[in-house]
Amino acid sequence: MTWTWRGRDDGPDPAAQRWHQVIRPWGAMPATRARRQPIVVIGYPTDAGVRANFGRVGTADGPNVLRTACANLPAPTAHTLFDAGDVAGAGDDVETWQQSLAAAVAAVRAGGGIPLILGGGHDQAYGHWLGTVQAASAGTIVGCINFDAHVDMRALHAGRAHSGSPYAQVQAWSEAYNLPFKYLLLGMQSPHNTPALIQAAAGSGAQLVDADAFHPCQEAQLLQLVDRFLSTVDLVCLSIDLDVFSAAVAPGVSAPSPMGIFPDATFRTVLRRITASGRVSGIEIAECAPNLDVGGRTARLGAALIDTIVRSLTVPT
Ligand SMILES: [Mn+2]
Repeated sequence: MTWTWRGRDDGPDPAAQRWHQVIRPWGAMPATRARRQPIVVIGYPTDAGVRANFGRVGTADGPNVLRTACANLPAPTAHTLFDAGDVAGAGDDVETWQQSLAAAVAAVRAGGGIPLILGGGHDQAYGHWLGTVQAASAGTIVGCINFDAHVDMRALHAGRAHSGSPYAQVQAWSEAYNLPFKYLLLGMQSPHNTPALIQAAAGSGAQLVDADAFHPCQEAQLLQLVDRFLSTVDLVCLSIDLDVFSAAVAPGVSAPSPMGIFPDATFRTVLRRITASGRVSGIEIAECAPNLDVGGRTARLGAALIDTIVRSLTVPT
């Protein structure tokens, strides 16, 4: 893999280190014997799912631009950092990409790491979940929490997956293998989802929370709802689709949200409640499309989200 991690160097003081100075290839992991739990970057560099969803492309460049945006973040104190490189797929075959991501996630989980998936179209969410399930012991309930403007449970197109279908795939797999379907969507936008889709998703057990719930006056209820969901799962695949945020702060996505939420104190309180729960087994930033970005602000938001998550992440024991 091409090593792209470089950035500022403020000298050897351990408290002055940044991501690019401490991150190592995941292949070096067995030799490092880290006492702190590893967080392992996995890139998902494809537009295949977005194209299959008739969206605006650009996410193929998301992983490397997110890496660059993370390079100068302060090094975490409670975790070690690794990069497993990008997964490979076969052109526009979305399922191949998803399977290849699932294999990478399962390998990282088996090695004791927390995957940090940099996307990439949101079709990655299915690969993330599948790999987590594959590496988990039998009977483990793996739930999904997704910050997203969209339900992402639309039907497959002629039997083929796309960036709007990952949680429909999770639901179908869960049904086929008789597992509970645990899906919490936070930040849904009414203008972007049909009533039929919302009804079908809710009918299959998805819990859908509108963006309007992200208001300081409703914070306590929102936290209660998150706590209740967390109490029903063993592990959580956490996904943040950058289009959950207002187009003002996240223009660089396939489908921007004019009325999306802001990464304000209420949002951050909810996010930290999830990451501090001890149940998050993997993290995902989805739909970063650098060619549609304005001054790199969406990629910088992605990096700031990652920093917030990593600082507050209490790992499953
Ligand atoms: Mn999405």
